[in-house]
Amino acid sequence: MSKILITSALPYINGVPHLGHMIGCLLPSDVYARYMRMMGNEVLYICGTDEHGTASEVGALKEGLPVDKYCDKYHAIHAQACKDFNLSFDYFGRSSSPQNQEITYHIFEQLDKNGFVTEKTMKQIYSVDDKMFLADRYITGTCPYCGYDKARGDQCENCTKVLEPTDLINPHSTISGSSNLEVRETKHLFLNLPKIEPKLEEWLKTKEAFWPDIAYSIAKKWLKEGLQPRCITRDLKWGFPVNKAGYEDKVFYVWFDAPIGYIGITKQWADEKPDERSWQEWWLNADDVRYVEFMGKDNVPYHSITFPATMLGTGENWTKVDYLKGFSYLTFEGGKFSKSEHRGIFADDAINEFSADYWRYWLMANAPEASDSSFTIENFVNTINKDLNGVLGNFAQRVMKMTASKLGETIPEGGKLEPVDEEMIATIQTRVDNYFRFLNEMEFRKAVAELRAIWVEGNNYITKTEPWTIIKEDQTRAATILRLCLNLVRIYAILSAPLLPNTAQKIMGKFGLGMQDMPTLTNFSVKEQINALPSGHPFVVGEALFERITPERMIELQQKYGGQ
Ligand code: B3M
Ligand code: ZN
Repeated sequence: MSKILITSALPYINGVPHLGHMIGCLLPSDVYARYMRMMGNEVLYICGTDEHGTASEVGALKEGLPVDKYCDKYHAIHAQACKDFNLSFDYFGRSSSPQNQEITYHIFEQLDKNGFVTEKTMKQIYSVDDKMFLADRYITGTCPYCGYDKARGDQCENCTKVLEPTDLINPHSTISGSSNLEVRETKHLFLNLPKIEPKLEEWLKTKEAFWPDIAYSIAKKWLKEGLQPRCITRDLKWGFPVNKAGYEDKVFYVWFDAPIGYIGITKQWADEKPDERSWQEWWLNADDVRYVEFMGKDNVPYHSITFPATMLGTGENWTKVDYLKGFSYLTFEGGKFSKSEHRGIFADDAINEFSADYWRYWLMANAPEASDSSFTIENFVNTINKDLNGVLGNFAQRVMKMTASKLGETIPEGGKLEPVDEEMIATIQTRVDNYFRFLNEMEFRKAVAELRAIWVEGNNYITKTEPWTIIKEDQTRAATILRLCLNLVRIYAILSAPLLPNTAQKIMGKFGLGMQDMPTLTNFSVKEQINALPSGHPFVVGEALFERITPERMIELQQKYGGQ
């Protein structure tokens, strides 16, 4: 048994979560956490909302709410979405929590004490009417290169040129529209990354053999290009006020306190469970902990460079990432998800249409691992009908119905195994070993494909052995086949549990069992498990595991969510 700490990148609080957010790191981290628990490990699985920054201030302004109330509202929406999708966090906390403030302050003090914080005065755009300094992307104007009139101060969306706000023609505040802008001097604190670089490089070297290419190459590229000091403070109201004399009216930059939020949220969790192990046992001098992070690929630099550098600069022995899993993006019918343009399926709508496992299955089977994936309603419908209904659902229902009608609603006795049975057991064992290997390696698409292949083996076996024909001449042989098949159904519940927790529970329920009756997956032996349900054990056929999605329903969904 190992101690495994798992974090999923903290979703920005503003905006309602959609399928892209779900697959972008939340769902894969859940599948991994569930699998690791079933493997008998001690898992701590942490996530929460990333609440600070201009985006929250602007969002609150738009809704006419104080920022803290705005964050309360959206935190609840995110928490609900995570619950609906059955994400099994040990704690879903908040980057704005007092616990995170305390740890952020401590880490900053250590960095400052160790000489890794520097001051610099810089020029920034101040909006007189908004009474605030504007982040570059909150300044809009005409692009000097292509003439696009909605170019942002950091980049022109039209011609992709990287801009400075001062490049824009007719610049104005995106927030209020006011063009009453001034360039003002302001003093900020910087994390002196070049000074931490030697330590960081040394640490990073130890990761080369273990990190996936995508993460290691991004980190290497940053180092090669040379690290720059990073500004860690902002002229905003919403955030943790900087705990240093002369900076009281500024707050920490959202990307400074957000990753520290993993630790802060762990402390939230620990504070609510005084009898549990403390947060330090996971984060400080916790050399027995293996730490795995999940995130979108654009977050990789922050997690492979800035966050580890921050922790190294404290001179304390903080847990740093051992394995970093990055994801590409999910598009919706070839375009972007957009709430305002009513494009895409958002978490609340998704759950109103189908239960979580339908989405979990499609998303994990098509996870944007190597490159972007495209969600289309047509593909979703086909996949659900073919794989969940046609393969898993069909096998379970067929086997149970057939046994119930011919032999009654208990596991039949039957006789000894024949070569075709042994062969099936061996084939499934090989596939199970592959499935676990892929899950260990976090190759999720391959893992799901292998799981599906395991379900298919059941159908192959029953087609080959034809118990419905055999029963006419040899009832004992038919009973043997059906006994094996019914046990396979239970095995499928166990193997599918990390991916399809509700379905797994439903299947176990048909045998009068619960999740607590599942064995650990360590040394999982199909030969052994296929005898787990003894003859005489009752079952109930009950309703089908999945609903078939009709062509009419597909069209309805396409019309509703802009999928055409
Ligand atoms: N909120 C970015 C994102 O959701 C950011 C991640 C923070 S992880 C500490 O893509
Ligand atoms: Zn342009």
